[in-house]
Amino acid sequence: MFPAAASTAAPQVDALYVYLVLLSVVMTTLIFIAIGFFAYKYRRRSPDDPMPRAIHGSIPIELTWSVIPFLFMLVMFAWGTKLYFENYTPPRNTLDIYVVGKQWMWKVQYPDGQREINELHVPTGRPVKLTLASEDVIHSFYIPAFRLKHDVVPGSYQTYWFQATEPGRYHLFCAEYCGTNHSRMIGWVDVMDPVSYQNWLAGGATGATMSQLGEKLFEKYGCVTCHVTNHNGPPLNNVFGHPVQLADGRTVLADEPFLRESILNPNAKVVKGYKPNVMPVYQGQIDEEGLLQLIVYIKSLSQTNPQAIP
Ligand code: HEC
Ligand SMILES: [Cu+2]
Repeated sequence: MFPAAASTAAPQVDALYVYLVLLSVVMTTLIFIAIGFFAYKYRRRSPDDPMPRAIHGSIPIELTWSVIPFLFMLVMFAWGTKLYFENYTPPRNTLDIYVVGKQWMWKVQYPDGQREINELHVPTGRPVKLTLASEDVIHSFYIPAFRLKHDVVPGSYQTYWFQATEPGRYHLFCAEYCGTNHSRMIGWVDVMDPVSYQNWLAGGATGATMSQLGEKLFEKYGCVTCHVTNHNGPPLNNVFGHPVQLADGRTVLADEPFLRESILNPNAKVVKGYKPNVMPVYQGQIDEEGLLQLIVYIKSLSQTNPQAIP
């Protein structure tokens, strides 16, 4: 009845699901039994039966049948909320993997420089944080064995974390209709034990890490001129993961979405002490993969590199 369960969240999601199904079955059965019972008991036996006397309700009975089911239903809410927050709050020390959805493929980048299309390699026993971006339309990143499904919305980052438990090969889907070849936007997740994973990583290295690729882009797009050479822009060391004071008096956390916006649309949040309209608008010039590389590079300039919680 259920797909394979290969992540720490899977049994928890399944348990909640079983609760939903059982509760629905129990409630539906009770309601139908009551309908049948009363229809039979109070049926009209002959055409000259007198019409029954009208009654005006009973507060205790009505409270009982409202409050008790309400409490059982409320469990769904509380339980679902708990799981939701657990699944959206990554622990520290995650292994970060970057995924870009694009008509019609999933492009995966690893910090060490490996890149894949429609394949995701992860180790068991270690929390993995995915940062998901879309190059074009809304996709949905779906790994049934992890009970993970998340919309990937263009113009923003979505994050999600999981910890794989069972080595194996599992399906990866796009679960949001995204155009002609949507049904081919599928792939595989390879869950490996930690040793095989290290071997796989060592075998697939391309030479340049994501942060080195990001550093190249940092030079190519002239970022280095203002942010390092002539100090027209703020230094980017120790920006990631720290609070940033803005010119309008607000303070925001420099997480991945903030860096993304600072590059694409610098005037949206201007850093205190600097002028707007100095930094060029890079919207439309750097693709999602390049942006992620730049961000990984800027992250690497932060010594502490604390987890940014979206
Ligand atoms: C012409 C100079 C200039 C160039 C080129 C430039 N920047 Fe900036 N950058 C600025 C200035 C000025 C600010 C501060 C004002 C603001 O927030 O818009 C800034 C702000 C930022 C911030 C926010 C920093 C913080 O402390 O929160 C980031 C991140 C950033 N730039 C990244 C980049 C990247 C990446 C590039 C290259 C793709 C780049 N910049 C190119 C001038 C520049
Ligand atoms: Cu898609």
